[in-house]
Amino acid sequence: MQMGSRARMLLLNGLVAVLLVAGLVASAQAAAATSAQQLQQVAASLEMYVDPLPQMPKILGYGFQQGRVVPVNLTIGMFQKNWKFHRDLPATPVFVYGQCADSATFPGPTIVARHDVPLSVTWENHLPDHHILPWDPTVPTAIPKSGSGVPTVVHLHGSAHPPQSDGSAFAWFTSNFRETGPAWTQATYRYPNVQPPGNLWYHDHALGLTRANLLAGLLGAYLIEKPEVDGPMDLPCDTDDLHLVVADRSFNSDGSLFMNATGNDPAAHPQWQPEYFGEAITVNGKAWPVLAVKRRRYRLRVLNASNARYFNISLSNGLLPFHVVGSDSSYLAAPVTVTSLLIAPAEIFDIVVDFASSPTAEIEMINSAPYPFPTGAAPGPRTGKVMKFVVTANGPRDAPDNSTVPDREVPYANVASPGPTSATRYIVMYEYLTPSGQSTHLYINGLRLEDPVTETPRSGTTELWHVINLTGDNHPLHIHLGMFQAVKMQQLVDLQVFMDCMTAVNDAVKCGVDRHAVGDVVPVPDHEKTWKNVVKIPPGFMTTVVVAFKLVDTNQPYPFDATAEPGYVYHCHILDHEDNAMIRPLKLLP
Ligand SMILES: [Cu+2]
Repeated sequence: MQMGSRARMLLLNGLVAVLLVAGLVASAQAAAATSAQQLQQVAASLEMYVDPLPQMPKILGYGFQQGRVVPVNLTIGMFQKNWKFHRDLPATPVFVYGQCADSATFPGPTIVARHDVPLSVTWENHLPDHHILPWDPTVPTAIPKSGSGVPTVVHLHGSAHPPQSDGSAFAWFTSNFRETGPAWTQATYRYPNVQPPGNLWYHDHALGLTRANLLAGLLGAYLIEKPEVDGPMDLPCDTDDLHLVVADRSFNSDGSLFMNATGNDPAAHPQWQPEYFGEAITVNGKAWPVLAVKRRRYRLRVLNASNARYFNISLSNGLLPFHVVGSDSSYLAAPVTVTSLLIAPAEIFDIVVDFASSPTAEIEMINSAPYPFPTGAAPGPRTGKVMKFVVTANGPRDAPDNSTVPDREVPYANVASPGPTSATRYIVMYEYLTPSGQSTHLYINGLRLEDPVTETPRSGTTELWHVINLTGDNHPLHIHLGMFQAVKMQQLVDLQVFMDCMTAVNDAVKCGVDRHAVGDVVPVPDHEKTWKNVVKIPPGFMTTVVVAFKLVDTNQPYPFDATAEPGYVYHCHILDHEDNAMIRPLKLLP
């Protein structure tokens, strides 16, 4: 919130940079609809609940040989193709994953992997020479020397895998690997799938382009099954087990994806804005879809794949509850029943909804999360709606619903207290503003991604991180490789005094954090008490998280070298923040 002298200096540097590179900013859509009012009009012209909710194609991440499960190698490409987001919108260019261009989808195919069966994926870039969306060279960005090609790299979010397969922001590559980033080493990534079963997703992670590449469609769901764990729970399966990938998007009047071509403070960054908020809500690539359901239980794996929008979802104002069985890539210790769910960008909730107990034939999924979260505007009549379920009577040939919501799930999910930890760290979130209050950039610990690594946990250990949020926003913190969970959220008192000191000194201990982290303690919600990949960090609070750099179900170290180059990262998963540049390196030590 405060702008220190360092931020002002950076702002001046930014001005010089703008003069040099303003001409490079892609402005493919400069002529298209740009005013907020026009974007709202396009969204308002779309009739809700007319497109049926699609399910993405599934790709098996393992094979069978003589009745035994065996590893496979997949090749998955990134393609430009046309996608129809709504019945009344023309098909429009997107960047999407698929095994070929014809089968590529927005979001990409769902990859189904098996616990302990390694999967190799060769990710291929078949994208054109130029991006379909504007981007900004004044944030640290992968820029091909030749001036053509779209840099991409794939990160499997929530997965424990070697650093060479992590999708480092510096390991980017363009079409046919014509150009590669400084950390690029291999075309084929290896995912060991050694972790407990749960929901993951894969998405682009290229330096400075993550927000544009995901907005264009480079994302998809991934899950790890483990029949010994999944089977006994008797959760709804097959056609009763669905993915809901929720993402807000704005559309120009010609139906194309909108991303602003002008920054909130063009003097600092000609295109970058602190948060992208779309006027339409898409689920599985359709704006406000509708799903016909039977009077039975369904398992819904809900992923918020938005750049910056939080969702606080409920079913017709809580008429029908959610039975939460998992979050991110983990089951809970036991299901938790709630009537609303707050889902940050990149967060996943695995829920069961029993439509047999629906009091009405039609159920809307609505959203009440302010944007930016938590202090922004309330969603409007359009962004306050997500999708609709229409409950139909069971037919005589429908199989009986023998699914359950189990009493108990997995014992390793919840750490009630931190236990022995090998290191304690302070992680501080800063936002830098111009005198008129425009955001110019955000940093963790006042440092850039390129600055020397400071977080160096020992592989196989557990650490305690005190995450101090000195900005006005809630930030979804994501740690690569490690799984973590909040154990305490405590408000900071005399916040301005603490912020002034931190802005000047950037040292939580010297600024007397123990005197400030003494405010109200907000309980961690029961349905978030498991090993997560994204933890919501509220503003003005110190959130203490336990981070495990080992396998959480067996308490064993990783069966691969997690200490290799190029290491990992941790970052805010609001993509606009991640790109500029709320992201830091994470290097494991032996
Ligand atoms: Cu953030």
